[in-house]
Amino acid sequence: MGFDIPMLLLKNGLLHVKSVVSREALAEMLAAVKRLEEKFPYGFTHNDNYTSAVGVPKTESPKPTDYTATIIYPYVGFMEPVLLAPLAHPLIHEIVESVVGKDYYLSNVWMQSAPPRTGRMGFHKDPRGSVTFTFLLDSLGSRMGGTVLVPGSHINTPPPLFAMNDVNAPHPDEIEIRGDAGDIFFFATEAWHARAANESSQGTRRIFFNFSNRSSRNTVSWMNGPTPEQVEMAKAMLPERMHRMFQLDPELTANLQTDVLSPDEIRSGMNAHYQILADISHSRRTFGKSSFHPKYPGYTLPFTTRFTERRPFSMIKYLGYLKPIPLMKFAIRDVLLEKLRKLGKSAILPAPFFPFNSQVAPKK
Ligand SMILES: O=C(O)CCC(=O)C(=O)O
Repeated sequence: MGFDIPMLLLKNGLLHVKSVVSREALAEMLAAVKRLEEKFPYGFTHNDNYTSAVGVPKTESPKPTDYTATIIYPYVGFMEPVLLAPLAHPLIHEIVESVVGKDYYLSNVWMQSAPPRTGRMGFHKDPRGSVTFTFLLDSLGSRMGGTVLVPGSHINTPPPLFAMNDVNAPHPDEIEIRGDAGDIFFFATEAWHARAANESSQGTRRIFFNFSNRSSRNTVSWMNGPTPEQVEMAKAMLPERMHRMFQLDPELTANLQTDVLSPDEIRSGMNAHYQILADISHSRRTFGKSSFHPKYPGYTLPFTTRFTERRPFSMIKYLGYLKPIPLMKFAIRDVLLEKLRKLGKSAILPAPFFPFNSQVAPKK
């Protein structure tokens, strides 16, 4: 692997890269955003950025009871290909490859607009085996609806649900993303992150790009959204060597998984972010070890990134983060879920909190 994870990203799980597009490209992107906002002022229905559910245009602004209080435009880079302009920057691909290995998917690209006076989004982790960057369409200061993140929390930490009494409250060690329109921030999807409230009087907009290694998912979140023509238009925005990130290859994913993991290990890797025992067993297996696939050179292992390679798993450190009340609450739930699964009653199980790793068969 030619390029190492940049030091700050490795250490903090966060990296600010300034001005990844030209002034002209930013102006074109903002014009495209304006077109979308005029056509779909309330965005689209939305349940989770990591499932392949298709959103339909909303007819009213988000309510506090909605899944998110922000306005979401799913697979936005396919509706307006000019919004993929940041991907043309070669440094982006070197950084993505340094984290998830070669041959990754563009697993999702969505726009999120935080209207004025929107509350916080709770702390969570996003899918394992992936990395995200967020592109600022508006300059962001403090409490303007930007991402917040606890530096270093991508290593040796349980999911926030088990480690915080209130995932919606600010964390004493969190830092807030601030920057200029046109800047991007890479973040480790396994870092504890959330969204700050937008206390300003203007809406703030960001585009998220998530890249997954092929061993963790056999599909992409946008697979049921854009038409084949829209996918071709998106590809045409980028050099040919980048087109592979739009290509599904479920058989390769199956081989990358079953060649190295048992069905139980695959399940614990998928469930790791909402089941504590699964998280511990997955972390023990992966931390401090090479994250490269033994049979497929350059590919990383399922549900793994290169962040964990140089850091051994510390059970003491991990357990030290756990909070008794959330732990008990969710541990009881996990035991019940496991019992139901063994009884073959998984159909009646509630959806997990973050069902992002659902392995959905691609459209024929
Ligand atoms: O809005 C943010 O900054 C965080 C978004 C995020 O992590 C998510 O949608 O999963």
